[in-house]
Amino acid sequence: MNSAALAAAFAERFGTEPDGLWSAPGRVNVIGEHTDYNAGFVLPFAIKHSTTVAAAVRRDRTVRVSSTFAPDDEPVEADLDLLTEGGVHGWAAYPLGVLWAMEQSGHRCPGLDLLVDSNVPVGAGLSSSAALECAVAVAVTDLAQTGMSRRELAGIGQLAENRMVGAPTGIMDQSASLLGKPGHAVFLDCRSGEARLVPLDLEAAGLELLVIDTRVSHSHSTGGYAARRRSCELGAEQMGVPALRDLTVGDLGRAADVLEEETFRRVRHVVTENARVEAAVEVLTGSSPAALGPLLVASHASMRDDFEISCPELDTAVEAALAAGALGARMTGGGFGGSAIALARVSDVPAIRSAVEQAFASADFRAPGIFSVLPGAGAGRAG
Ligand code: GAF
Repeated sequence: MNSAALAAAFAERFGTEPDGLWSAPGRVNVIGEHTDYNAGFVLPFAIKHSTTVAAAVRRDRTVRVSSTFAPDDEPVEADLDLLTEGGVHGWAAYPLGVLWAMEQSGHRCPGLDLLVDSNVPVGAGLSSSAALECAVAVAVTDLAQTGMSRRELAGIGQLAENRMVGAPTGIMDQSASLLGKPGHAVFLDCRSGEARLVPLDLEAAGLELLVIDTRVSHSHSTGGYAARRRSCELGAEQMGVPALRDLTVGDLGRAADVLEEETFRRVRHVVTENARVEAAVEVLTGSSPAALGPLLVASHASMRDDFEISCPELDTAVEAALAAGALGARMTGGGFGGSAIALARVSDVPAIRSAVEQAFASADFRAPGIFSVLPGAGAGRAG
């Protein structure tokens, strides 16, 4: 819904005008999957799909959160002094988790009324969770004038997700949502927190980046994501390094000797993926984004075979897109469902779309959602 409609819906829901509107985008990750919590590298960008919150400060310590998706539901209400880790369930855990995390980090929050609206598809691997966390985080930091940096706000979103929602995710999604800039991808070193904007002008290169939403919904609070994280931590421990970031491709021979077979493959994915991110940044600084293709293909194979986080729908999307002329394609995000991306020349897009749709129909999968994305702006005030 547009800003005026959201402000009007807020007034109807809470009987008062909002103090303002704040938006934060979802993201796609160009490359660098499951590397963030291994202190490694990622290269996501913010997309135009976003979550917007209308917010008004209250005089007490009560928070009420409501969403445009459930206009008839009573707002979820909480007392800021009584919020506890893991104590909120359902979607309200994200906004209330952000307030809890801010207070945990020493920033006193005001009581608030919040109305949430979003067009980031949920469960599609495009970071609807981070978009919600970051929209609330920028709203609160503006309203309470906490003076927190974007990097600190990303940490707040992650803390909310890890400790209130219970999903052991890394820092990539919040960073993309907060640091994104039109025409650029965000190259983030997840150990130092240093971020560099890397030009990614798809239009000038005659390219499109397609998102293929498999409509297989996934959640990072369930077992697969946490199990992969544990394997990585075990691999690092057995290799005697603080994090898998500290291993290079040259260490893989020793890793094969030291680690049990499955852990070795998990480690090999992370180590080679970090190298692919660095190679992708070099490609983007030196030549056309078209040259990313082979890196995307190798990344998908690594996630399918070594990290084992793909699924038949994601593999079908990638294979059909490549067979129809995509320059590269891979699953994006945490895996076990969600979306794939395909990089293609603009002239090849219609053929790729119909090839993917046909492949899904022949396999009896739900029809995928296919749309193109461009790097957009990060979170900020929206009205
Ligand atoms: C999810 C997580 F939220 C990120 O932190 C990241 O680990 C990603 O999966 C995989 O790269 O989006």
